[in-house]
Amino acid sequence: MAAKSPASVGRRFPEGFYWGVGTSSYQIEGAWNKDGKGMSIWDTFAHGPGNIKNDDNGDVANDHYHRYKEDVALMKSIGAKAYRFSIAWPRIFPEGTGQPNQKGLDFYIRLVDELLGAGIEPFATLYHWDLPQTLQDKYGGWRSKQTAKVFADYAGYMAAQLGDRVKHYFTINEFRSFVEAGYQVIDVDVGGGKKVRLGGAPGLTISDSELKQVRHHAVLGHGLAVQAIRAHSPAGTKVGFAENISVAVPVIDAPAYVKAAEMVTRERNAGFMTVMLEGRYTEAYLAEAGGGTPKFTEEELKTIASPLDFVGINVYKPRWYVEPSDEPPGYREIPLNASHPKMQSSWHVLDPEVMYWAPRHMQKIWGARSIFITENGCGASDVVAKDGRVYDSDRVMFLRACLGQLQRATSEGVPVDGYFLWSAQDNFEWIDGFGKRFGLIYVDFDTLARIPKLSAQWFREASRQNAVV
Ligand code: PNW
Repeated sequence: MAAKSPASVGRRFPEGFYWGVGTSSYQIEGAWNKDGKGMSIWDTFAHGPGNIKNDDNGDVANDHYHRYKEDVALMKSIGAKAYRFSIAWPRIFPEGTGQPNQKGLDFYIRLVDELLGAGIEPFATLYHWDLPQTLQDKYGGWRSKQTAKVFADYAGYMAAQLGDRVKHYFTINEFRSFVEAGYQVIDVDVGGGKKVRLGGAPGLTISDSELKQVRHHAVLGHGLAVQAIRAHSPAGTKVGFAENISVAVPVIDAPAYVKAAEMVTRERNAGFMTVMLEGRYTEAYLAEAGGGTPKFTEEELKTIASPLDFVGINVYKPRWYVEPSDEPPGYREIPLNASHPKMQSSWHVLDPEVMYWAPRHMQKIWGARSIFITENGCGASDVVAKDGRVYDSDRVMFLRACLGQLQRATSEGVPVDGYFLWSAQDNFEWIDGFGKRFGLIYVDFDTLARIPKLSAQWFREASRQNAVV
């Protein structure tokens, strides 16, 4: 295997490109009430009967809290050079604020030391949806500005504690997902006018205008956290967000269509990415019928748009196909056809080209100079074959196609510095429970045995060659 395959010639990524894998705390750690951890809103939500498929929950999950050494060794063996994990806020501050819990902090120090020992660069996400339950009870979670403020306190504390070891932080994962699905429900268009419904903790249904206020508090929390991390970490520490970008794909790769796709992408990410990168809400967003206007100050907008070292985007699927139009607003969104191909998850419309357009839009619309793909991957109906292996051919197809498009972007000068495959291992897939497997490593949820899949073999070789293979 030492020779380079002919396919990789001309299909290489830039020198120093990070080949990473990702997970999040609630989805893999388990140990939900161990060592002084407080309750999170996902503990509460998953314990509620009927909220999760098969009434699964993350009480044990992958038991990563106890098996992190084995998991780090496995990541190393499949060629991961970077690892994006999240910190469970209620492990550190069981009540959200106040006295830190040393035992919770010690877990992340052990994990990071294990990673560094294995030559894997740690990238920490501070919020991947497991809000301390106390903050939900006391303040209504992100309905209150208070939550944004205490999030920044926690972020600053973590940066101070891990600053000697962790150089890259993501503030918040997928604003869109936890706000829209947690405080209302998301209806995702999957073609032919069909929609699938997504929900999550805290499982509320609030008005459209209050939803805008929740979004505002979430991006404010991000901005305050950026400032707190800068204030408490050594020079050279880098920070950004990890957002689930809604990507518009031009029907035709021609200038007018590309321009239209950029306009849609900017407008349709107005409540999150656009305000974080521009420090203002678009006029259309503020004027949106029935949606009300968030209350905000100029000072807050400045905080929200605090300068970042990089942007992180989670890229799974196209959201719209777009063509230009002579009528305002200058573009037309094209409905997805009923027969549009999909991957396994109900929401997962397939078009690998989003992996080209998403980072390219980031560069073109907002001038991004350092981009990470913070998630990309797919669910698949993986099973262990008689010979003990897991043949996830569809995931290999998906990854090769997506990374081919990402390589096309980097070869055109789009500044993508790394890629984190979602996920390192099969894990608790939110309301789908353990029924949807996204891992490079198969997990038997009865025995907790781990088995690298065919796709892990693919990933290891791609990482080794730094190329599409
Ligand atoms: C992300 N969509 O969620 C999350 O960040 C992960 O925790 C999750 O396990 C992973 O992707 C796979 O689902 C998403 O509707 C939820 O497009 C919904 C969508 C995309 C990502």
